[in-house]
Order: sequence, then C-alpha cells, then structure tokens
Amino acid sequence: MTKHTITVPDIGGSDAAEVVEILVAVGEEVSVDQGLLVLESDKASMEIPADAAGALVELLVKEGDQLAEGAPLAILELTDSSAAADVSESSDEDEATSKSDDPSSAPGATESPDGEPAQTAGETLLTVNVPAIGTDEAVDLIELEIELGQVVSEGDTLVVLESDKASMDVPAPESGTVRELLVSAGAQVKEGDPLLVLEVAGTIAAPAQKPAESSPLPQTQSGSGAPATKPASAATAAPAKEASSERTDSTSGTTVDSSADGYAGPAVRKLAREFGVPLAAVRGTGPRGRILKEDLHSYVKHALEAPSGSSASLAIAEIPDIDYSKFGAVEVVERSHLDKLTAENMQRSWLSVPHVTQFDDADITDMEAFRRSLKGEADARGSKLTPLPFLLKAVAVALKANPKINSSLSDGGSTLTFKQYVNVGMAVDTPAGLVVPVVRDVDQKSVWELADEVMELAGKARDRKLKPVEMQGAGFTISSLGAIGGRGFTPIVNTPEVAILGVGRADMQPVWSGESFAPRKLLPLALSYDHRVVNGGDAGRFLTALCDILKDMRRAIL
Ligand code: CAO
Repeated sequence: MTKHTITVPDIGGSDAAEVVEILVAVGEEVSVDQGLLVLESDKASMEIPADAAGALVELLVKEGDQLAEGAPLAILELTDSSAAADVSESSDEDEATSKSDDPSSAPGATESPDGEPAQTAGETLLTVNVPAIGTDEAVDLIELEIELGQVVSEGDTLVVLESDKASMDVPAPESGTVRELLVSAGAQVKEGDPLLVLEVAGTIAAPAQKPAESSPLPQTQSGSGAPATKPASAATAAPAKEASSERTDSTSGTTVDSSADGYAGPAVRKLAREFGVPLAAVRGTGPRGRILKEDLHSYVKHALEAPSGSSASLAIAEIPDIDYSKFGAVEVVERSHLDKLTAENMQRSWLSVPHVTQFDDADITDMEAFRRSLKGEADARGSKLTPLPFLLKAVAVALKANPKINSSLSDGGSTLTFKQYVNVGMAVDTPAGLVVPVVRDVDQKSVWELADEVMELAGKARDRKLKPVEMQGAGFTISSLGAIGGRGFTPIVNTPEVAILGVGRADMQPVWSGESFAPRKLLPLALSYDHRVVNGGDAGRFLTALCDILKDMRRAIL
C-alpha cells in the first residue's frame, strides 16, 4: 500500500497557523478535496483539503498545535495507487514526511517561478496567474472550468472570477495540458496569484533545469511561533489547493479563539468592527456556524428594529421562512453571488433612500425617423443604432444643464459632490445577473461612438468579460427595458448616485395637437431620485429638458 503525507500548504505569509478544528478521524476513508482540518493564522483561516483519496492512517497533529507551512499533518494510505503518481508518496511511513517535501522527489520537480515558463527536456511548464482585474482587492474564484490533465486550447476559459460587480473569465494564455491546480473553487484570489500550471503544447525542448534545491524538513511548532523553512517551490508544496472559508482576525495580529469570538472571515470581522457588533453575539449560518455577511446584516437589522419602549409596534417583522414542499414539489437553487449582491444593494438603497419617481413621455417620432434613415449607414459601419445611444446623448446634455442630478451626497450628508464628468451607467440583463457597465465621458462622444460602446459593453457584460474598472465611476444610470417591453416601472436608485432613468417601450399614441389628434411615437420615461438631494423641481426640470432634447435631437448640439 502506498502512503502519502499531507502537509500544510501556503498559509499566506504567516509564520504559523493554529489547528482549530479537526474534521476527520483515524480510520476514516477520505476523498480528494475533503476537508481534513481547519487552520487559523493571524491573517486567515482555511480548511485544508485532502489532495488524494485514501484511508487516514495517522493524524500527526491535534487541536491547538501551531504549524508552519510544509509541516506534516496526516498520513493517508492511498486508495488508488495510480493516484500516487500525482502526489508525493512513500511506501515507508517514516520516510513519507521527508520525501513529500523534497522537491527532487516531486513529479516534474521543475519550478515555474513567478509565472515564467520552467522548462525540462520536452516540456514547458507555464504558471497561469490571475491577470489584471482592475482592483487590488481579492475576488472570488467561483468556477474552475478545467480539471487536472485536461487539454485546453488558447483562449479556453480556465476559471471564472467574480468581484462585487461582475464575473470575468480567465482564458488560457496558450494551448496545453493542465498539470497542476493551485486553487479550488471558492478561493479568494488577487491579481498575480498563481492559478494553475500548464504544460504548454508543442514547445521546443529546452535543456533541463537543475531541480530546485531540496528544502529542509518543515517543522511542527508547538506554540513557539518560530517559522519553519518554506518549501522550495510550488511543485513541492504538497496541497496547493486552498479552501475558501476564511476565519481571520486581521487587526489583532493574534490567533483568535473562534469559539469565543465568533467564527468569521476577515471581511465580516472588519464589518463587525465598523458596526461595533460583538461577533460572539451573532448566530452564524455558514458551514460549521461560520458568520456570514448576511448574518451580520440581519443582526444589525434586528437590533435597529428591536422594539424600544412605545415604538414596539413599528418594528418590521421578519419574513417567515416557509417550507414550501409542504404544499407541492419544489426545486431549491443556489442564487449566484451576483444576484445576492444585487439583492443586498437594492435593499440597502430601498431602505436608506427616500425614493420618488416622476414620469413623462418623450415624443421621439422625429428621432425615430432620423434613426431609421441611418439604418443603411449603421449597417455599413457595423454599428447597431438603437434608441439607447440617442438617449445617452440627450441625458448627457440634460445632466450638464441640471448638475444636481449628477451629484452624490458626501461627508455623511453635509456636502454634495458635483461631478464635472458625465459617466452614465447602463443596466445590462445577463444570464449571471444584473450588471451596470459605465459609458464614460458621454458628453464628449458622438452618437456613433456611443452606439459602438453600448454594443461592446453589453457584449462584454454578457460574456462576463467586464473589468471592475469598467463598472465604476458612474454619476447616473439608465435602465432600459424598452426592448423587452412594459409601459413603465419605478427603478431603484443605484446609490451613491442620486437618480436613475427607467425607460419603457416606445409606442405610437394619439397626441392632441390643439386641433386634432396626431399619431406620435412616445417613449415612456420614469425618473427615480433620492429625495434627500433632488427635489421635485430639480427632477421636473431635468425630465422636461430630456424630453425636449429627445423631441428634437438638434437641441443636443446647441
Ligand atoms: N422602445 C422600443 N424599442 C426599443 C426600445 C424602446 N425603448 N429600446 C430598444 N428597442 C429596440 C431596439 O431598437 C432594437 O430593435 P431593432 O433591432 O429593430 O432596432 C431592439 O429593441 C433590441 O434592442 P437591444 O436590447 O439589442 O439594444 P438596446 O440598445 O436597446 O439595449 C441593453 C441594450 C444592454 C441596455 C439591453 O440589451 C438590456 O440588457 N436591457 C435590460 C436592462 C435591464 O435589465 N434593466 C433592468 C434593471 S433593474 O432590474
């Protein structure tokens, strides 16, 4: 039987991490990726998964142990000896530990440092890193589209990343075979983080490199905090996969007792500090009682709604969680990260912004005639000239004349920031959820340029190719449901913006000219605004100006 030692993977630069929870018992059969134990460092906490399937013959640690990167954790007797080719192994238990951390014993022990291809005779290994994602913040890796050994072509999607604002695919930079997976779905990654190692196809053999120097045996610490020597390369650090469940106290710089303090990730802890919420008081609904952002929100919401004295009857009752299966067959599906974020943002805006919605119809008969007359030209240019680029142009002119609509509250409400640029967000309905790419400097672009940009941004949104930077910096948003239908709706302000324009479906209507009814094409518009900033007069002037421009687009050049 082949034995395999599982060691502590990269623990994010911390000297040591504490074993806070052991999830398996000796004798248990474990599968690949099954969580074995939870480590918690001063920066993060992570579930350590099994990198091979087999029977757990020995646990080398206990709860409370302080471990350094590379320290041995457990010994598996591998189920499938063929799997042993993919992991460091030993037929002798005593040797297992040292062998698994010796780079020269690891398969293909060439390094791929810093994403540079590492070559041996007949192969080129390329580490694929997280590309520029337009933010220094960590983003979620929501999907692994490939598996170990899979052959990929250049441009194939390898992983899907999702930030607060959008999802984006990371394509294969070259064709090749996936030789090592350095992340797993659910991980949080930053620009430049290694994702996987690709053996690049069809490369010319280069002279073999000397294997990386063998690293000394990693040490297990018992509370001393002395760092162990880091394994020499990614290829030697046994389980490169990391589970995503973080449990950190990033401010205290100490290992936290999660049971006393509440089990939560860094973002939740930060938010809890900002709210002044003691985590120990929050009930976690995540795996193993982990406190999620939603739990914190719900705690704060309840605290705010908690009856105090005579206002008890004003408290908002919680919406009951009903078991619908009692009434018939149901299907429960997990909502996408984006859907949940949109829900959070909508609720925040709905609860914190006093909304008013004002309606009007713009007479776009002439604009439509003009747009239709340009159809041939649009086809020749490869452009798609819908009403939206005209609307953008008209909105830009109306915003310049009514700058309050392009402002935001600042300094906790004591000042108003007027934006001197005209960046307009455009709601795009995608299979992954609602995203709002931003068309920049709308006032400085022609209708043709706007048409092309709308097409490009909407395409990128649907293909999940938008970068975070392409969804930032809007001062106003347009949500157009015109192509889908509907007379009108009351859009929710995309805070911290103060107004949003909802566009319905244009239709022919009889309009009284003073003498007779004439058929006119009317575009239903709905302007929702933050009544803390925009009053009815401001909104009325903006909407009237917008309708005037749309009625006669020549006004846009005045
Ligand atoms: N009235 C009548 N017809 C309209 C129209 C309107 N207000 N707006 C667009 N159309 C027509 C277009 O002219 C086009 O028809 P032709 O091909 O015959 O010219 C057709 O509808 C399809 O347009 P489109 O959707 O391809 O392009 P668009 O520029 O109108 O919109 C985009 C682009 C990205 C905004 C849109 O595709 C989209 O995703 N809309 C949904 C936005 C949304 O979900 N908002 C709600 C957010 S809150 O839940």
